Amino acid sequence: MVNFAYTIAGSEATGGAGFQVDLKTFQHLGVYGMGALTCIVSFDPKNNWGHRFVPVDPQVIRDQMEAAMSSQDLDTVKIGMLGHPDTIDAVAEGLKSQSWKNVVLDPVLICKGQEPGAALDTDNALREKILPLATVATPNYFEACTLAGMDKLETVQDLAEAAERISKLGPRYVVVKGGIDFPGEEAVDVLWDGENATAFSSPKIGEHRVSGAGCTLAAAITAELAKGTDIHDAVRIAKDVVTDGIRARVSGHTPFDTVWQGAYVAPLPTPEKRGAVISLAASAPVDSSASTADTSIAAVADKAAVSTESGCGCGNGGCSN
Ligand code: PXL
Repeated sequence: MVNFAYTIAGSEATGGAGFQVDLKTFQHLGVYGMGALTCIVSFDPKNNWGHRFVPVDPQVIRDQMEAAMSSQDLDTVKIGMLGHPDTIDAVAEGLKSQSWKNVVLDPVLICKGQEPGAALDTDNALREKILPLATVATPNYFEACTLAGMDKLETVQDLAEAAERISKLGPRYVVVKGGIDFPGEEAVDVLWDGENATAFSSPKIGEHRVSGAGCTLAAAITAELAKGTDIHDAVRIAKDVVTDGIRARVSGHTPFDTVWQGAYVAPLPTPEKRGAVISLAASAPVDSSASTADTSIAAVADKAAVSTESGCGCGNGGCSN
């Protein structure tokens, strides 16, 4: 069975953020990625890698959403950079045209390369028209302060309070990312689930911001929710994807490194989840001891080889290899 995840986000041409990160993360976590482009960001190497920003025509956004939403029964969407009030109107309209199980909003507030006035209109439109439609929001330190109306976040309790305040604006779940701006040695993300706050912590890696960490976290949460993972496990897995991706970060000619989405390796299933080995010999009983016995891959392979009377050991009785 294939699970689908849909992203509505901007292109960032170097592959370090936005749409490109979303699709890479979806693919790496085993979901089929689809998407609508909202804007095109091209960093300018001749101007200190500043943002050149071009919005996509709202009708083209409507067309993209119509195409994707007609082609599959989508229930999980991630929203990244929107960048313009007209874009927000088009996206809000498209989202409201069907029901969704998971709407993950990465509330990208600062859209560099825009006039400050236009940026404020965009932020207000995002808060009024998109945030209420979200089921999960993933603000970073700055976005959390802005949306929660708090000056600074100094403790894990502050992160939790910000998350709870933002959930009152719409989303059932809020993940506040402390990131590099949060004081201390730990990178802490806090999930507010409507009743409790849970902190996910890992040692900070390096002292500099790594591009794409926020996009990767939200995309990984989206991919996991698309597969039916519950929100706590989705956030924990997403945090591991980001931590591994920062550890394996990619350097280039830009003044910042970017997350490598391909670094994460899912842990092997726990013994209970590995299941019992079934003997292929016709009369042999099912080996129900396998879940407590040695179920390492080697041991399971040995058993399969022993119990396969002929053939190559692939386990397919009809195999002629
Ligand atoms: O990381 C935020 C972000 C999201 N989406 C796009 C971006 C950026 C930052 O540059 O360019 C398209």
